[in-house]
Amino acid sequence: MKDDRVCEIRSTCPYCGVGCGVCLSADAAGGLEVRGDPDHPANFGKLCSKGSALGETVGLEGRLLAPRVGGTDTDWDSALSLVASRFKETIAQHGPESVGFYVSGQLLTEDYYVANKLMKGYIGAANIDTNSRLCMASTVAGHRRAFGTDTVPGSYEDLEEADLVVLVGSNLAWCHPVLYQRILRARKKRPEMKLVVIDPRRTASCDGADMHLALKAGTDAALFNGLLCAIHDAGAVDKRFVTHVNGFDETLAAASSDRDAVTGLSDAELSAFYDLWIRTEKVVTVFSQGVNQSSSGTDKVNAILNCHLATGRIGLPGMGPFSVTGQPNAMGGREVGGLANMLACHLELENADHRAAVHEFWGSPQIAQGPGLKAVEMFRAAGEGRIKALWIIHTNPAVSMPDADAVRQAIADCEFVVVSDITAETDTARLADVLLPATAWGEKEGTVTGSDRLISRQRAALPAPGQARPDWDILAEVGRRMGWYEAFDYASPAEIFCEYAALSGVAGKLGRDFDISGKAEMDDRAYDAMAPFHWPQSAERQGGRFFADGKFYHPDGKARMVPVRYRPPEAKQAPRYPFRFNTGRIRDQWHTMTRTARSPRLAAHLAEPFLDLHPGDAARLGISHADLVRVESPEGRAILRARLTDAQQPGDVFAPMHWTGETAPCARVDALVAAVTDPVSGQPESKASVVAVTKFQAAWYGFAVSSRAMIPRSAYWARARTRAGWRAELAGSTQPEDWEAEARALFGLPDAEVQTLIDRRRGLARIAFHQDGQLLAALFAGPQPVAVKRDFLATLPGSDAPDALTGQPPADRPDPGPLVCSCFNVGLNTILAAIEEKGLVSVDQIGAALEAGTNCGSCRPELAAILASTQTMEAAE
Ligand SMILES: Nc1nc2c(c(=O)[nH]1)N[C@H]1C(S)=C(S)[C@@H](COP(=O)(O)OP(=O)(O)OC[C@H]3O[C@@H](n4cnc5c(=O)[nH]c(N)nc54)[C@H](O)[C@@H]3O)O[C@H]1N2
Ligand SMILES: Nc1nc2c(c(=O)[nH]1)N[C@H]1C(S)=C(S)[C@@H](COP(=O)(O)OP(=O)(O)OC[C@H]3O[C@@H](n4cnc5c(=O)[nH]c(N)nc54)[C@H](O)[C@@H]3O)O[C@H]1N2
Ligand code: SF4
Ligand SMILES: [Mo]
Repeated sequence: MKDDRVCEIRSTCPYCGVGCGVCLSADAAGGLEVRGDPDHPANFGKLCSKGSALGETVGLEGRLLAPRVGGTDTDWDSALSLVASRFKETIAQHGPESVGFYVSGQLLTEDYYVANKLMKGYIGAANIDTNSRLCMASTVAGHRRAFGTDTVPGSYEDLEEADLVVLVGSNLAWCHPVLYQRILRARKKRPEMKLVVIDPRRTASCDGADMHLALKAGTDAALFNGLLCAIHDAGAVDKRFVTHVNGFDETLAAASSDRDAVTGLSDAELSAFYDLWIRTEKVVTVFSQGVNQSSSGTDKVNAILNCHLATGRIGLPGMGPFSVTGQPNAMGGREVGGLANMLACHLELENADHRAAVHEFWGSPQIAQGPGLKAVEMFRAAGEGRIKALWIIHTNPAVSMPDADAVRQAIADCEFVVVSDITAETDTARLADVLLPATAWGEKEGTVTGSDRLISRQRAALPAPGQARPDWDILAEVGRRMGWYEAFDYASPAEIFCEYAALSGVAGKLGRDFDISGKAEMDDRAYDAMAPFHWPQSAERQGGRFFADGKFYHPDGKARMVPVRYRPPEAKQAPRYPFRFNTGRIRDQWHTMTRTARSPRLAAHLAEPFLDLHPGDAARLGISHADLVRVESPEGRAILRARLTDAQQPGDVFAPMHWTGETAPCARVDALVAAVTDPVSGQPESKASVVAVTKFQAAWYGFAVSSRAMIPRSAYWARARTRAGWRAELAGSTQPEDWEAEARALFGLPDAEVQTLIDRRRGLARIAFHQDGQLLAALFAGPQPVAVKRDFLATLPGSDAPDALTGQPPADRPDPGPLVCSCFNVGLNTILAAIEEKGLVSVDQIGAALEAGTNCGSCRPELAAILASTQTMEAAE
């Protein structure tokens, strides 16, 4: 049913690259109602759990509201004069290569355009790189090698029109939930449509799949080389299309010599997959970080593209390789030239004509002559004193970069560090010399490009708080103060966008595909009203797919198949570090959690960092479910909660990337990740480090709830928001002498009325603090992980709760159990009870009974898994 309420302000979700449209309405109290835009072509009204919870994340608690220099609030004039003069002096003394910008795929296109222009055209070096280096760089490099341009050929409809969708290294169900749901809905209408998942671990995306190939980590190139050979053996090569492609013979030869490479899959699995792929003309191969974040990432990408080029299955309805982008503007950043080795508008930094064209268009004093430092190199250079002034914008590298402790040190050691953020306290912001407050999503105006080349507006619904200013405006002001007044004299994002669109016209004339010159003549009103559109958008061409016509962007107009060979991950497993360390995302958190962790319902899904490992490995190591484990790599260490699951292969472990110094300081997983990169793309291998796992011998474990933020000091802690305040998991290496004093310090409650149940001999402590008959906080501790009803206890602060110390809900108040559906707040126990009592057998029936899974649908794979587990239990009875 279509939602026909009026859409007050149309904008785009600030999280993943699906780029869902949202309708915003602000209330007088600063609140924001957010719902899916029924007319937006990415989502047609749907939102996932993160998008649905956006309203809970826009409050001003923890916001950076004024510029800060050396930790003290100041005014813009002083802060910006300092930034401009320090950059100018550094360049004057040490040359343009001595400064760097590290930016983000979450910047809007207009912000990105200004940052790129300032660095490449005015400072005159190319030391601007972005967190997209950690994300999309291998795809960019693979696309450019194959197509001569970094272009996604197809569109989202292809995922619905396909007869086979293959997800390679993509947990689409959790990371691009609205797209995953689009696939599942299409499959419901056409049950013959098939879904295959290729991932070393069994993920939520497998719950709806026909086939899961749990390949050995890192062997994707071998798998797709095998597919290319099978395509050839089956006579399925498209001979006509291959006339538009160079390199077929060499590529096939390379693939054939990989025939014996070990993927860990059985011959039966391989031939079932190869047969299905070959016999299904309409196939879309979706790939993401399991492919990109690898020391052979670019080769993995080309191994996939080779198969689509050989069969001509590209750029036609329901067919093609499809790299899904991570961040909301990862694609826009690639278009606008945010990477250290690109120019704007798909123009190439290595190409003298392209450089000259941009130089002339900008009328700039200079233009960067070659590629700058890529992310990993840039932070190394900062640590070694080669980069002396660094501006970090909209990203949290002290958490998200590989070898994160070394990166944290490099930022601390760098002479002058500026950080533009919206959050006052992040691991990176804490290291800044100058902190600049940016306006956040919901307060700013600009454009983003989603995974399928759809350019869409973000619009403001809330006023800028405090002194916050848009990122483009801060950058332009620094450009002006550095002496380039006219070049950066922008009055609005519309002006920037039009300049960018005009530059793309120049690129179009040079034969590049990124041409949106049709949008170059817009006034502010037209820009305000701009509806989502697919690029290109020029006099010659509007939207549509790429490459089915055999026209590519190498100088000879042909595509290239690239000979690749399988290479194992760089870090080698050895007796000292026997486990392969895989990292990634969970459903309800976004990256370093600065926004999603503010939402109680998102925090409730998985409230603590964890390490998934196979039960067999755990048994060998004497590790039980819910134990804490110490995880150690050559780079660093972490303490995580063990979850035993056969979704992991023996020898592989998985941890989420999200937790930080602010939320769980001993769970910063990038401290363990080796700074190994792909030789072509420079993208780090974030999914295949090596680690040792041992049990963490805690003297005590605790669980705490509080209406106010806690100040934990224990060896291990992880905290999360709840509707009633906060919850925290704790563990310590030595028993506190005085439990009550420990609890008072934890909660910052020196004088509150206390209730205790302490058994020193057995090491048990239960302590609650009340005021005026209301529970303020409670701590439950013991020598083992404490067995209390956490989800129930988390609701108690602020209520009278006289029996809190029992740790259990009263008989008349059932415990809903761990949260499954964030939209309707439905817990596991409620679902299990309904399945049992009402005899439910399908996800839709659960929805009809409890509403769970009926709004955003992000939890539908988990509901299916819960049903499957109850059905297996019945079968075993
Ligand atoms: N909920 C949520 N959604 C997000 C984000 C978020 O933070 N939270 N971030 C967004 C961003 S920026 C990005 S880049 C995307 C990422 O989206 P995805 O790439 O889907 O997410 P990841 O969890 O990083 O990794 C995907 C899968 O790769 C698998 N993998 C690891 N090694 C290999 C391998 O060698 N081969 C194969 N085939 N698979 C392997 C992992 O087991 C994992 O399940 O998500 C976007 N969406
Ligand atoms: N081990 C491991 N590491 C990984 C990955 C992995 O899979 N495994 N994935 C990698 C990938 S794909 C990515 S994309 C990165 C993401 O990693 P990051 O980019 O470091 O993570 P975010 O938390 O998105 O950081 C965004 C920052 O911008 C701030 N911010 C929010 N809105 C605004 C705004 O409007 N303006 C400004 N100036 N600031 C704002 C936030 O407060 C936050 O501090 O992590 C990478 N790191
Ligand atoms: S799928 Fe979810 S996170 Fe991604 S854009 Fe849509 S609502 Fe936002
Ligand atoms: Mo990403």
